[in-house]
Amino acid sequence: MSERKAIRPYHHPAGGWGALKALSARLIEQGIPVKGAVTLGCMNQPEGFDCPGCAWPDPKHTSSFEFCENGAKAVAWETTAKRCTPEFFADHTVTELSGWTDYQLEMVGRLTHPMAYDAATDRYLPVSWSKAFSIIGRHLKVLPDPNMAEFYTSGRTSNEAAFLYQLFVREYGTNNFPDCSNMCHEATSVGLPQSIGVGKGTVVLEDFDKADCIFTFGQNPGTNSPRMMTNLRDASRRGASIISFNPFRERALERFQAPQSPVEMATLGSTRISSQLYQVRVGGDVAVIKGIMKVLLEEDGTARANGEQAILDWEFIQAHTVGLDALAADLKATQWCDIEQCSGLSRKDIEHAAHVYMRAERAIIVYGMGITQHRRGAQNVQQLANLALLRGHIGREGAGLCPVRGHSNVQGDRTVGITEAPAHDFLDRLEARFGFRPPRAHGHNVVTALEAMIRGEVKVFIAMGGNFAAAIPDWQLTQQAIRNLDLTVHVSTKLNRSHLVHGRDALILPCLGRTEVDVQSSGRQSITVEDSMSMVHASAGRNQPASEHLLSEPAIVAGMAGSTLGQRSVVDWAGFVEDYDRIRDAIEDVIPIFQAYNARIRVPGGFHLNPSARERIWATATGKANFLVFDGLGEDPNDDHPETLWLSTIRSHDQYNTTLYSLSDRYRGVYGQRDIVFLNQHEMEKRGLDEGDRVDLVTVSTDGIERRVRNLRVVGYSFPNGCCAAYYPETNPLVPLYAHDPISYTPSSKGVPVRIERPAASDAPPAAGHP
Ligand SMILES: Nc1nc2c(c(=O)[nH]1)N[C@H]1C(S)=C(S)[C@@H](COP(=O)(O)OP(=O)(O)OC[C@H]3O[C@@H](n4cnc5c(=O)[nH]c(N)nc54)[C@H](O)[C@@H]3O)O[C@H]1N2
Ligand SMILES: Nc1nc2c(c(=O)[nH]1)N[C@H]1C(S)=C(S)[C@@H](COP(=O)(O)OP(=O)(O)OC[C@H]3O[C@@H](n4cnc5c(=O)[nH]c(N)nc54)[C@H](O)[C@@H]3O)O[C@H]1N2
Ligand SMILES: [Mo]
Repeated sequence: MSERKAIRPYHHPAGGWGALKALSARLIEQGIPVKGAVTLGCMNQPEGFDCPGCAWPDPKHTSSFEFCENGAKAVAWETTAKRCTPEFFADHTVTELSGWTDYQLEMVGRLTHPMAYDAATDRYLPVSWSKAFSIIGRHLKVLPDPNMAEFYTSGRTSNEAAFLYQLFVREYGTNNFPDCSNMCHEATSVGLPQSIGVGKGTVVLEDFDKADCIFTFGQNPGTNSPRMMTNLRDASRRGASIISFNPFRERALERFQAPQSPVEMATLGSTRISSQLYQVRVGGDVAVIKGIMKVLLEEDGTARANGEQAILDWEFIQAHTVGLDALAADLKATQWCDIEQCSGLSRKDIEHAAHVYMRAERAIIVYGMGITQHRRGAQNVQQLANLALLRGHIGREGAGLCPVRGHSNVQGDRTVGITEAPAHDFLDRLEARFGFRPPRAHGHNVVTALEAMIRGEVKVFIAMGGNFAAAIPDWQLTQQAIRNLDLTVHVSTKLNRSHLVHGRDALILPCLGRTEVDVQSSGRQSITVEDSMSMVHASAGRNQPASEHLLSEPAIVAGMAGSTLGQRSVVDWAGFVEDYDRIRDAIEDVIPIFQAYNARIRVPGGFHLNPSARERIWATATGKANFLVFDGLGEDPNDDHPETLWLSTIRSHDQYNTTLYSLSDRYRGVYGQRDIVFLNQHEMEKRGLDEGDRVDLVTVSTDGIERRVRNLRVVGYSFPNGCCAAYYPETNPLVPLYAHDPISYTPSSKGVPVRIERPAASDAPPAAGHP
């Protein structure tokens, strides 16, 4: 599939006919025009499967066909007719495959057999499941310390598989749980509890029907959570104000044509989404938020002095919060000139946004990776919480904080125990239920796991899904560290880069996907997931498995546990795999919020794990919601240099994280290419660059190591001064491992200081890992 290279501005609204056309091309490409369409009919239905795309909730999972182009692409990608078989592996050495692009690797199709790396032939060879499990057991049993193994999870894993996984790993003896969320919404999971006592959002879908204002920061719903567009569209049509802050004028934040609306489709009509879209500088959000809060405080002072109605919700502030004085002092000391310089926006714009916010009775604050993936991401999140608290927008209908999670079950995995820093009461209940003593010492997250690998302290890496080697920062250092491991294991559905960046021994274990029937000895099984708004519901696939040799993720965990722990295990692994109801009963025993788990998931739509902050119960150290101060305005502190540009590494419309569906990015008008850097005219002129020139990006590193991605094509674009953008994962080599949030350890993928250099020679090789 190669679209011709072009840069051609996209003037249509997001969604609509463009989305339908793009989807049918993807279905045909996967060889499944009919099966794909039938499968899609079962998605997000009461008896069907949960969309494996994003974590945006569905209206009670009871709706009729909810169309979403990118959810449909995720399904097409899983239900593809293509297969990655032992014959394929026999035909290609790992060295040869390493030269393939990420796009070519995943296009081979679904994995069909367990495979083990054979160094003598440099190939993956078929291996039986029992042999594969015994290899894992052998490696894990000889480690002198269980903390020498790392157990990664990617957020597509179900609650059932994730619970068994953490049970196995904790019985084995470690809390080393690097998780995809460490690179994603960890800033939310760690930052929000300090503010409001819970690391999750506080809104439900119905709140979107009641809000009269919605602020979005650093989130691209038209691409990454397209079902959210229905909610934004409805809000806009009701007259709610939508104010967006994004360095890009993302098409879907401007206009949207709803594929569900026969009228809009037939008349080629569309709906305006954002009433204002402000092109904030990369890393400039905290300046914006502080500016808005500064206006609120000043106008509140004036209003009250004049005997008018207060702007702040004083009743709420007095009853429910602490720390406003310190916040007010910080805002007072923050100068408008600094706010303007840092945000790239004028005082007038920020005042306008503040006035919209002030007038709203009910406001929702939505945010994504543009907020979390900074060196002070957790503190960014806390400033958004401050903004909500000032007007009492938490625990009120139609109002609240809405972090938009990524993977479809990334939130659920955390809820059932995938964390390197487990709470004591969780471990106590695990011990009481199962009768072994789980380790208490905190384990590794993604960053600390990689640091330990680089130091040579890790021997075994096991991944429950995902594409770790491509998703992580600083490839030069980190991929080399992975290659030095004794064993790497990947439970996967498709071939990817992580299978090629492997340890001395390496296994690929193919599993069932979410669209497929999972039959165990007690019959057909369903699994459960939790969406971004804490709704838990069941999901059951209907398609025949891609191969008869696939196992379910719970069965694979049980297999690993059996061969590693053997007789010493106190867990009935086989019993859990026979009937997933038993896993859910165990989850309920250990995590009380899941009471009546099995009964409640049988109700259409599932149930809500109500976050305490929604009830204005604050599980913080102070027992109140805390206003927290962000010192200064720099989200990504570094040795600033006049030449430095702040690089944001972003997703295209046609990728799912490390999976590329095509090389195009339709809404941004980019076709057939990904080796580009978006730069504005001013920054181009400053450097004597023209559209189409080839440049290298070089990180302004503080550790003396050169980090360079070569030969990117300059694309002139409407973008703020002082920053640029390029695609993830190709630019991951530029993100230094040390450049992470010290609180949440989130890598600063949206704030990398870089400089631009002309390539040394015209024949420089293309960017690393690039198609
Ligand atoms: N189709 C599809 N769906 C997905 C995914 C996918 O790759 N493809 N990934 C899933 C996952 S795991 C996640 S976490 C989510 C990610 O979804 P998003 O949170 O939307 O992630 P990104 O696309 O990386 O970046 C979001 C937006 O932030 C803007 N941005 C960049 N830097 C800044 C900044 O400093 N400030 C502000 N205000 N904005 C900034 C970018 O222009 C972009 O519009 O989506 C999930 N859903
Ligand atoms: N520079 C930069 N780096 C980033 C980001 C960024 O914005 N910029 N974003 C970060 C974010 S938000 C995230 S979440 C991570 C994503 O990191 P990961 O979650 O590790 O990566 P994915 O690309 O989502 O993983 C794709 C692979 O998952 C496997 N898979 C798919 N479905 C299933 C399934 O049902 N079961 C199993 N077992 N495997 C399955 C397939 O083999 C596929 O190749 O990347 C992070 N890295
Ligand atoms: Mo994510």
